[in-house]
Amino acid sequence: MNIAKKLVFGSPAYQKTSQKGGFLIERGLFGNSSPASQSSGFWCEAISSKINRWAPLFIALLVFVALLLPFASASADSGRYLVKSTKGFWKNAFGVRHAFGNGFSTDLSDFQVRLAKMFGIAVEPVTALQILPEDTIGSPPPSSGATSVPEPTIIPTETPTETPAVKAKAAKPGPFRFVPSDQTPWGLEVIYNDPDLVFSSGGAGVNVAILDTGVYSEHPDLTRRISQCKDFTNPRTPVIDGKCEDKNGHGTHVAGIIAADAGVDGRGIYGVAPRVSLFTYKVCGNNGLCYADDIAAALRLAVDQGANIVNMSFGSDQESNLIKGAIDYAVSKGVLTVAAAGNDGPFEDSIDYPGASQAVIAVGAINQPLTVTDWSSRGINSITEPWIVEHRDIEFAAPGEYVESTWNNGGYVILSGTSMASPFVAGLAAKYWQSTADDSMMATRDFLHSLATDLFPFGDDDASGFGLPSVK
Ligand SMILES: [Ca+2]
Ligand SMILES: [Ca+2]
Ligand SMILES: [Ca+2]
Repeated sequence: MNIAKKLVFGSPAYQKTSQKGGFLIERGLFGNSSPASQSSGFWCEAISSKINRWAPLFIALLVFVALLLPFASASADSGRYLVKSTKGFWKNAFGVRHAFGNGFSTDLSDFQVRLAKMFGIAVEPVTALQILPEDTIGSPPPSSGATSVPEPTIIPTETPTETPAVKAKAAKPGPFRFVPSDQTPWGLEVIYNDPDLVFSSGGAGVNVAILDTGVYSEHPDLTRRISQCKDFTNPRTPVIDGKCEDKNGHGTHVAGIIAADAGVDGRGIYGVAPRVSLFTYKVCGNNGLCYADDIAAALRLAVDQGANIVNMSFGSDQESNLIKGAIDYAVSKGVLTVAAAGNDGPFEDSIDYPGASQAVIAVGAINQPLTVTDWSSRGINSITEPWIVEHRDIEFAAPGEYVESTWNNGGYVILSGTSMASPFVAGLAAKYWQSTADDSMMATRDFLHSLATDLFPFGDDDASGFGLPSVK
């Protein structure tokens, strides 16, 4: 998580915002006299009472500015914080990104953090989470160690095999498009329990929210599936509707595993539930970092917009109270949440949040021989009640190594990670969504348990929980 911290506090975009916040402080303290109070007969009284009220703050602020300005200007540190105050004054001073029950999130400089603390306002850093492709599998080791982003394996474009004579006879050679190396990759065959699978089906009428790096909405295999697209990562605007451009590729890959429908021409790749409607909410930046306040706001909005299932292919060692609150909200509205277990295995209790939460289905990664990978995070199933899902238990394992899916150039890549395993289970939940049950969420979760095949070692183990769920 070192990379995360470095990027959170060193990003130029956030410095910019915090400077704006600094300007707002001044306006808040010195620019609040409204024209009405100035024109009234009590002008002097109003101003003097204002001065009386603000004088101690004003002096203290001057002292602080004098003391801290050299440090503040020398410091490049700024980051995302939760300000634990619901007072309008602090909201005006710092600017509100997302409002929550106990406060609001915003970007603050070190100086602003010290200022808030001086006035007795509790301020805590917002947890940063990371998307979970596994970067040591399926890609060459980084040459300089400077990057941890995996090199995607681009599947080569289809080379025309027809002879010129045959080609000339073709009525109309459709527009250029990439094609996958396999329309029904090994993971899909495993989930469908059918090595001869030629297409997938299901998911009609089910809304699946994907909280990720966005999506390439022009991908021919995804474009008909996307019903909502929102961006929660813009440093200046908390939510932008109709925008979710995926400059990373991760979100497009995850979307394909759940929902790819092979396109109008039927030549593309298939996902698990190719008739679902997707809410693609961009909560992770192009560098793969995702702030907990953006995730919490997106999850709450997805619930309000009618999502049935939410996939979260990201994680952190730390539990975020903001995300926990949003998960509780999802549970209260009957929304099923699914998340990647993490790529920190094979150590016991290496599971990441939010998957580690009891309410969230945590999914580990298996390879083609149906063995859990070393790097897939482990839970504590062996020391909790067997076949009962508890805090920090792994719930399922699903295909997560060498997974072929859609990419943000309109093509396909092969990636590994628990990021890829989670959407297989989210897709299967969509295919088997128990819409007529009293509690659709619990009925679907129970049904997935009933579909699971136990994996080695015998029983509810730390690596795979109930095992591999698949079409029976
Ligand atoms: Ca869990
Ligand atoms: Ca258990
Ligand atoms: Ca087992």
